[in-house]
Amino acid sequence: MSDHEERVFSGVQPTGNLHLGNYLGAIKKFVALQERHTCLYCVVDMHAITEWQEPEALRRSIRELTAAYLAVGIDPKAHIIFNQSQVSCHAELAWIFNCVARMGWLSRMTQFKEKAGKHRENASVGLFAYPNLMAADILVYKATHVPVGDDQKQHLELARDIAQKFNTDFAASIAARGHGDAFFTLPEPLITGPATRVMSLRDGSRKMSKSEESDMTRINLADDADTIAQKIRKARTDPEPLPSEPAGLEDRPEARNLVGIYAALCDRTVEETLAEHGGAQFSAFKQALTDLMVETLTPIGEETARLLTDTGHIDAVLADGAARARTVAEPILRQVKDIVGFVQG
Ligand code: AQP
Repeated sequence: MSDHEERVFSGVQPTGNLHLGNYLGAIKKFVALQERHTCLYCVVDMHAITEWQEPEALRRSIRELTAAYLAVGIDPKAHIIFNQSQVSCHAELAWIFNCVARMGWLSRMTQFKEKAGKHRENASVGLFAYPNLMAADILVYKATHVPVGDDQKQHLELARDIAQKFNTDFAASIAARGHGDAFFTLPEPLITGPATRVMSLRDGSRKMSKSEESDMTRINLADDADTIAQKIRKARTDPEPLPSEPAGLEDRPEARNLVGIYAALCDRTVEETLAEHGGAQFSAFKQALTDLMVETLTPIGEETARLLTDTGHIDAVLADGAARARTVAEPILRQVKDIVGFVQG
């Protein structure tokens, strides 16, 4: 990897219940991007512990997510798959960013407000500082593109603000060390397509989420065909048939969600999907959606389960990925420390 190429970085938390939102919003795009970019895909275990995780469950989830990355078709030889905690550069740069980012910026993060709820005083410091670590994840590789779901947009904007402020705070030192007028380029979020925010199957105003109590609100990548069929059959809809144009989905959040999911699963636009299914009753459309979902997701679930029978192989993929990630991150972190004024051996 050279220092100036386009580079993709993204991560998913190993917190169990990998779901259709994670797949369509992020992981499916990871696969497509590897055709034309150099990619680093991270299992962000340090983010996971911003909320308490049972240690054995965390270990299992790290391996499950790694197996899912492999099962969807990410090539661990051409690209880098690793877990965050094995590359300490993330934590080191995050500390420097803790000293660059402002309390006020972090206080405005909606994800912190939602997760901390009314009990802010009891939230971990890590949950508050989470976006600084996310900025470090991206910038420690000087990644240029970050595929994420729509819920991560605000964190990406913060990562750009941190990069910008670092460039400004240390402008003289950056120039004196021959890096020109900016050390970090601002990373571009990649938030595109018809399913950037997959909603709950039971409430079109809520995001599909791992932590939602009812399993009927989401499709897990590990669900079997019968479970998928049952969840789609019971998904909330309205009594009207499908419209033939996107404008007809306004004020119909559940219908819009199912059409978006269908379109994203078969790489079509919402317009194309409605051109084909406009006028259909939900009973027929749900059957088509179930068939498509089963066809797409069950091979991934089965391959993930197969890979998990050999945890030695999974751990070796992570160790190899971490070693290669360090070779990219360490020189960049060294330059950052030099810019900041740390004395290094
Ligand atoms: N519903 C969603 N639609 C589209 N994309 C989504 N992502 C998450 N939910 C949706 C995207 O998946 C990637 C990894 O997510 P994560 O595990 O790092 O974070 P998360 O947002 O905490 O996942 P959950 O399910 O929403 O967890 P909880 O319930 O804990 O809040 C990211 O790119 C994210 O945008």
